[in-house]
Amino acid sequence: MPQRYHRIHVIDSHTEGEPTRLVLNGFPELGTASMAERLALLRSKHDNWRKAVILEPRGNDILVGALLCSPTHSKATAGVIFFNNQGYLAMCGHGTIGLMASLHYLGLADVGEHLIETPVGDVATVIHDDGSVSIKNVPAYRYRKDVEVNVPGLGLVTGDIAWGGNWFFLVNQKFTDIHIKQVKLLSEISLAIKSALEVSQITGKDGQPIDHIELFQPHNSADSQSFVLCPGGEYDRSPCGTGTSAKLACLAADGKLAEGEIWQQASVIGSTFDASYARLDANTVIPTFRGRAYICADNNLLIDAEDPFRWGFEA
Ligand code: PYC
Repeated sequence: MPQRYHRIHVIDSHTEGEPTRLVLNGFPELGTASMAERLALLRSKHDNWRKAVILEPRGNDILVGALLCSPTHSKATAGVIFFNNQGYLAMCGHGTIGLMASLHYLGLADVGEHLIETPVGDVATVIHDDGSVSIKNVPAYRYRKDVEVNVPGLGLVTGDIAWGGNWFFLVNQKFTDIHIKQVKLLSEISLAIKSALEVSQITGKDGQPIDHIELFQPHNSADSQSFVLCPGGEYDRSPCGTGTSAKLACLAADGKLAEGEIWQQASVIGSTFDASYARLDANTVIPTFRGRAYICADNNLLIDAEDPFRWGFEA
């Protein structure tokens, strides 16, 4: 291969419909600090590598990237940094399921328990015999209940603000059916809510931006169906692991779901996660969710030094 090509080995998977691109190598060396510090370094010094694998022409707006990192502790199997078309994610549930399925496919993780380090804390994962993966997530909590925001075109919208590894605004109000045929309208509604939160300076704890919007409706077989808008403006095809965690925190806070009880969360395309929680303290839960990822590609991305679009372009 001519020297002007740089090779990046990736495994593409989808978790209940939502894609993950795991980067195995080919990124600049980020050292041995914590995942949060390595994320900060990647963001500040090497962001063009994120763009090269996630943006067009090699990627697309739906993809979530996961950079495989060496762990800081010997008890952990791996570390991971998640990113998307817009920037970086603190944690990603479907992406962690995709990571574990990919490591299993590569022979790097056996069926059983594996600790994974993320920028917001360690998560305990289990690769099950049937190929599904459970993630015991970072602690989740509801920050504020029944927050009202005036949304142009929608009026007063009420929702809860919760942390599930990312910040969510969870809305139970019905605007339109949560259905795959309605994703354009659902995206517009959710984007309008997100903008209104920004304009009204409604944030997560310590002023952190609420970058995920979650709409809910009852479902005929699952406990609930959701539509989740992700930070880059795309919607999650899976039930969203961190979003399901935020939902569990709200259900626990409202006394609507008992500790250990299974909550089945359906996505907008009808795929599901089975989830439950253990109580940590009066306001905090440890969520666990389980789903399945499938490997779609084992691929080498090439970055051609002569390619004017080698670092991607914003669509
Ligand atoms: O599964 O946590 C998740 C997630 C976040 C953004 C897309 N998926």
